[in-house]
Amino acid sequence: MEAISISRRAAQLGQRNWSVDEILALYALPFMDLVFRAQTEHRKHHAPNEVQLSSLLSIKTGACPEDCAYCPQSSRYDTDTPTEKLLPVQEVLEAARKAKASGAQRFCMGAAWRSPTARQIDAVAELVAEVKALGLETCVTLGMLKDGQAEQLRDAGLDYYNHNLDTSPEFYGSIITTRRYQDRLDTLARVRNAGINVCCGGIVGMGESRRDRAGLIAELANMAPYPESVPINNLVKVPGTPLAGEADIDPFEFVRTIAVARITMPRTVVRLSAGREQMDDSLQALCFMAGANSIFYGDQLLTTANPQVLRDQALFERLDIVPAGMSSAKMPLDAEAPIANDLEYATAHAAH
Ligand code: SAM
Ligand code: DTB
Ligand code: SF4
Repeated sequence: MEAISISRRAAQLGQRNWSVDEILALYALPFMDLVFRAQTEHRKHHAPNEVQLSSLLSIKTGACPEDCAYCPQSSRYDTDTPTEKLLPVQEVLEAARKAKASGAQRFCMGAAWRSPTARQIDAVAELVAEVKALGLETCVTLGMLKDGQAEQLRDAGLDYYNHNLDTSPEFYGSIITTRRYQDRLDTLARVRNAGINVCCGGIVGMGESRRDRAGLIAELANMAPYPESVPINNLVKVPGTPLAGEADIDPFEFVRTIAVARITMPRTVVRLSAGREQMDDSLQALCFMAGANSIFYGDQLLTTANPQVLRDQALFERLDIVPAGMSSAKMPLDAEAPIANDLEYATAHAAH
């Protein structure tokens, strides 16, 4: 019953199915054509100069039994990442208050678990309720969920659950052997069925081929409905992890991936996620041009560095970007005529 209404919702959204070859054809467009098309699509559904801000906190760090080859928190690799138990409520709330004061709209809490126990879910549900009471949107990423756990988190006030597919089904086995792609899809279905917004994306720069990147995007875009939030991470190469020596991906290939995500999932919020610390301002601007409209905001991701808040504020000022929810202009949803929306937006910002 639930599954039927969910795919009906996908149909109502006008969602179509994408083959990997069709997505590869988008990737193969001349760069300027691709970015132009992505920006045009972006303007039909989103305010063109708004970027959503999410802050991230690792509430339980390291000692994870999984073997994700990119991850500094896996117990299998010798990294400098410290191990920490679940943080006390007050410490989490202090970080959430600080995030709110610096302008974040959403607070995301990450735990290095394969799959949380009932007691761990009880503890996180309490955190979710407290963070929500501060007036922030809530998001958690805790690993694989069992039946009933998503509903418990929803009842505590959870808005988003992050669970990434990471890469294509074909490349997945070269990166993670301790859980299957299908396990990830099962957790995503539990989240969707509980009525929580799905945040699901992946990582580029792990040595995958362009076909793998297209395969990841196809998996995401063909979910019915596709995720509300799609984080695109550029691999952060952490010494001690198996992927530490991986070659850098061409930055324009990264921008192409953002553009292809925007075109295939026009209404989603595409997050320019990990890897911004290693990007210069021009590359980030190009990512926004290609349709990215969310970032992680705050000096730290989970265990690695993120650009300083002051640097992000300066970048936004130079680009005339405003944090989502802070603009007086309305989101031009369901727009048929992007140009009219641009005019409406420009008028609302005339004094800017
Ligand atoms: N343990 C949970 C899980 O794997 O679902 C939640 C935390 S996990 C660290 C969340 C996501 O962070 C991963 O799925 C991966 O996409 C991303 N991530 C982890 N290490 C990364 C790295 N070095 N570079 C880029 N993204 C990374
Ligand atoms: C996501 O896609 N990226 C975030 C968040 N979801 C949880 C995590 C990035 C982690 C980068 C490596 C680290 O800081 O440990
Ligand atoms: Fe554990 Fe998540 Fe890191 Fe994988 S990505 S090792 S599941 S914390």
